[in-house]
Amino acid sequence: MFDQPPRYVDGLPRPERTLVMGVLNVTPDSFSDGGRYLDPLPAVQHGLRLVDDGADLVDVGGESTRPGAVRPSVQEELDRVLPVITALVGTGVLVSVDTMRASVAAEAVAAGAVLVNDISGGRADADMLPTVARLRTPYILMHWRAHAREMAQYTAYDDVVDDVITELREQLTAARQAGVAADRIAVDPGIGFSKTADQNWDVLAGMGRLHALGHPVLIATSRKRFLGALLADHEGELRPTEEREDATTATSALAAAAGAWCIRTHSVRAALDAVHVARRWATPAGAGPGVGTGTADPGAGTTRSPSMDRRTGGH
Ligand code: PMM
Repeated sequence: MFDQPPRYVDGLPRPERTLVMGVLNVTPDSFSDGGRYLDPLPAVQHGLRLVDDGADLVDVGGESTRPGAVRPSVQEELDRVLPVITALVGTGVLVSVDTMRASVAAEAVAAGAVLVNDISGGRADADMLPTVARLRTPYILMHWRAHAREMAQYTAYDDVVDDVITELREQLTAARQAGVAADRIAVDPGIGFSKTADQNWDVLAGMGRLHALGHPVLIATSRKRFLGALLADHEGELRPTEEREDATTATSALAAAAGAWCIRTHSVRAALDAVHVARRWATPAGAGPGVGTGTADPGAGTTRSPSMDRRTGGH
């Protein structure tokens, strides 16, 4: 249906390249950075570091989604994310909130978050889609089947790419019916969520087919378990989380080359380098100066992050 994916989500920056979203988990138990940024000060410092590394957005989350994780209360989630969002927004950072709860989304947006990243795609909280419609914020709608405690039980698919597309389409219809504007929605196939390692690879290999949904596509592979499984040692021991960086960067380059609108990652600098490489690789000879250097498209009416301003003119 679409040869090229749409290149923007209304209300967000529109550089002529794949966006990079930095991960900031304000949780005690996320699989990669859990416990490191539970206090607001180190969390904010880390968020600023992500921006310094070139993040277009910082994604602040207060609920771990590692397999088996127990959910925090609404109040706990709010107490974790709001001070960090407020402080980052106060310094001009573009912040997204990673939450499945409508009430948390609403408070985060009131505190200045510009995007709601809902890993449940509207399935976890019946109020989410009407709330996002009311707030008129950009929205990431991820493929999701169940909460972390039981998601590993729901990995039955006929064809994982077809089924993910079908389930995303159902949620897109629900979002539109709730009043969310189409040009404010990006989709995400949910790498690592209710998918085996092989199914994650199938989804990545079939990423081009997701463009048929007609929405920008976000890909988040950063340090995930399927990379640890690919790189397991000869005894089958998974490659440790902190040693999955190079593989993460490889997936970032491939996702950018396959037309990802945004990459969500813990290692912003590496992902941005990968995005620049993929973009330059695809640029025809003699396409002119500035192409592939990360120079931002002025993009009518959009806000720019400090990092994007600083990058204008290239490295
Ligand atoms: N993965 C995690 C958390 N949030 N959001 C989106 N849109 N897509 C994802 O795949 C995703 C996400 C997993 O946990 P992490 O924050 O530790 O990477």
